[in-house]
Formats: sequence, structure tokens, C-alpha cells
Amino acid sequence: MSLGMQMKIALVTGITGQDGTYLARLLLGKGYSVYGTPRSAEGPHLWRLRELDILEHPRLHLVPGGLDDMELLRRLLREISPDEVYNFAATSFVPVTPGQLETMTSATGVGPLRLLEAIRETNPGIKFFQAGSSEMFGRVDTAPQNENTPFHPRNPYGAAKLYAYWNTVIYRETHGIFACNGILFNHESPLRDELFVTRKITRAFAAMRCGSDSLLELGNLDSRRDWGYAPEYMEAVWRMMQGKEPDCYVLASGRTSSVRDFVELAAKAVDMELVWEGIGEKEVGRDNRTGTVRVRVNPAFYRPCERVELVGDAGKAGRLLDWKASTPLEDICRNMVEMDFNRLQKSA
Ligand code: NDP
Ligand code: GDR
Repeated sequence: MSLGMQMKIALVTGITGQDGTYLARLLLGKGYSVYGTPRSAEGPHLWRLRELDILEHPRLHLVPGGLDDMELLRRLLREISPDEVYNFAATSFVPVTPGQLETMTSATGVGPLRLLEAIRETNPGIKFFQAGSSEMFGRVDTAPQNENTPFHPRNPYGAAKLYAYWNTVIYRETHGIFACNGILFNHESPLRDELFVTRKITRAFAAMRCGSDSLLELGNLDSRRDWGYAPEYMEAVWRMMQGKEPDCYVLASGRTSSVRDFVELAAKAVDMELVWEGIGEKEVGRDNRTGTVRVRVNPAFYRPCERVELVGDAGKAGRLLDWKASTPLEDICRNMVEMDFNRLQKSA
């Protein structure tokens, strides 16, 4: 950093998650002081920060706290005095059980509103980023989807994200806050939680490569997603916050693949050729060389009202942020399998 240039300060909520960790690394690399609010300052959920080797970084500060305490948020903003706030904290797994409804709504929906209000009260000059989702589009009539596509969420998670999206717009238009919405399509990486389908798959195939005879059980194999690479999406998020005007951007790869395609890529990454047999709930994936069944369908993982196809048009991010998703899905998948393989080797 050149002399005389002031070091920027960022607050990242959800810093222990996939995106929070990659964004923290990116910001530290740019000379920021980064504050994160993990729900607790110790424990196994710090593994991502450890794996990227930034947990002990002298400019990374972890201040325990959630998004449900307004007083804490006000105090944090006053004490940290950030230039930029990035909100990634959320219950991010879409199928929410009845017991999680209140927590999900509070973290994913109301949390961002609390943050915006705390910003307005303490210093409306603080910039704000909200991590919105393609799940806000839900049922669509047109493809690909862009910033002008109407929203029609199909699950409470999508509705909670939409509530946060509108509050971000409201605080921008009504209170003049530099508040940006990202509409993020799926983005994956070796830091993805194992609940999500890509990591569930790469971990299973890495284990098979280590000699495990486990069977991978999945829901709808024909479900399609627009899958990109998480670190690239964080670069776009940062660029949004450096723009002249606050705005809303779709971040997407513009291509879709099925869960079945992703399984085949993971199998290929461990030099296995899978052959599919049977249909519907009876479908299985067999290792062509040994004849062993490696994948089978389990309806317990089916989702209600699954959208047929969401695919994003990131043309605006291309034009205004000079950004595009460029890592091929095959490379993302191979990278994830290899990291899972290395982790398993290490822990053995
Ligand atoms: P992760 O699930 O990996 O991370 C979520 C983060 O939120 C974790 O740090 C978690 O903390 C925190 N969190 C969870 N519940 C709460 C709560 N009740 N109160 C406070 N913090 C909480 O998600 P990603 O990194 O993948 O996603 C980041 C954000 O982007 C999320 O808001 C997600 O909804 C959104 N998004 C993600 C997409 C993707 O494809 N990855 C696509 C579109 C949107 P802890 O470690 O304590 O559990
Ligand atoms: P998604 O991600 O719901 O798109 O949300 P997930 O990886 O959970 O599901 C993707 C697709 O795979 C199908 N699927 C399975 N999914 C899981 N988790 N487990 C399975 O066994 C399985 N079998 C098939 C699902 O039906 C679905 O179609 C992610 C999250 O990061 C959200 O926070 C974010 O908002 C959206 O992406 C965009």
C-alpha cells in the first residue's frame, strides 16, 4: 500500500462460512483490516480460516456475535468503524426444518435489516453488501435471469432473502446508504459445506479413492444448477463495493449442469467410469470396472417444487465490473475432489 493511503476496514458477517473466508482472504490481500463476527470465537467452525492460513493473520480480528442483537451491532459499528460491511451470515441450506424456521427467518431475513438500521443510526456513510440468491427468482418464465427478471421465490429461504433484498433497496433509496445487492447463483469450492450436493459428492468420491466402499445416496439426479467458483464471485462482490454507485448485480456462470453431470465429473476425477442403470428411484450408478454400485437415489433427499432451470445472465457485471465467471465446472470439481482426498489422507 502506498504511503498516505488509508488502510480500509471491513466487517464481514458469516466469516466462518465459505464466502466469508474467501472474501476475508481477498480483503487481507488488498491491505484491509478485516473484522469478522463468528457466532463463537473458537471451535471446529474455524476450519476454513485455518485451511486458508489466515486465522492468525495480524489484520484479522474475530469478534463473537450474531445478527440478532441490535445493541451489539450498534456497538460493533461504533467500535470498529468500518468502511464496508459485507453480510454473508445466513442459514444458507435451503431445506429448512420446522424447528429452524425462526432462526432462519431471523438470521437470513431480519439480520440484514438490523445491520442496515444500525448503519443508518451510527454512520450512514458505511457501505453495505447483501448476499442475495438466485432462489429469489424461484419460478421463472424467462431464461436466463437478470437484474430485471421478476422474483417469485418457492421456499421460505428465498422469501427471507427477498425481504433482505428489498430492505437493501429501501435503505439505499430512502436513506442514501451505499447498499448493494448481489444476486448470487450457486458457487462452489473446496470450502463448501458437506450439506450441499457438490461437496457431498466430491467427499464421497475422494473417500472411494481412499479405499472406502461407501455408497453415495442422492436426491434428484436431473436437477440442474448454474454452478460457479466461489473465489471468483468474491472478487465481483468486492468490485461492486468499489463502484461509483450502489447497485444490484447478478453473478452467475451462465451455464447449467445436472447433479448427474457433477457425479460423472467427480468419478472421472478419481479415474472411475460410472454406468447408470434403472430409472427414477431405482436408478443406480455402477463402477464399470468392478461392478460395485457407488451411487443410488434416496427420495429422502428430494425437494418439493424444485424449479426446472435457473440460469443467470451476468452481462451487467461483465459490462460494469469487468467480471465474468471463468473456471470450468470440471476444474472446480477436480479441485474439490483433490482437496477432499488430501484432507482424508491427512486425517488417516
Ligand atoms: P455458509 O453456510 O458456508 O456460511 C454461512 C455463514 O453464516 C457461516 O459463517 C455461519 O456461521 C453463519 N450463520 C449461519 N447461521 C447463522 C445465524 N443464525 N446467525 C449468525 N450467523 C449465522 O454459506 P456460504 O458462504 O456459501 O454463503 C454465504 C452467503 O451467501 C449466505 O448468506 C448464503 O445464503 C448466500 N448465498 C450463497 C450462495 C452459494 O452458492 N454459496 C449462493 C447465493 C447466496 P457458523 O460458522 O457459526 O455456522
Ligand atoms: P441449493 O444447493 O439448494 O441450490 O442452494 P444444494 O447443493 O443443496 O442443492 C443443489 C441441487 O442438488 C439437488 N440434490 C441434492 N442436494 C443436496 N443438498 N443433497 C443431496 O443429496 C441432493 N441430491 C440432489 C437439490 O435438489 C438441488 O436441486 C445453494 C445454497 O448455497 C443457497 O444458500 C444459495 O442461495 C443457492 O445455492 C443459490
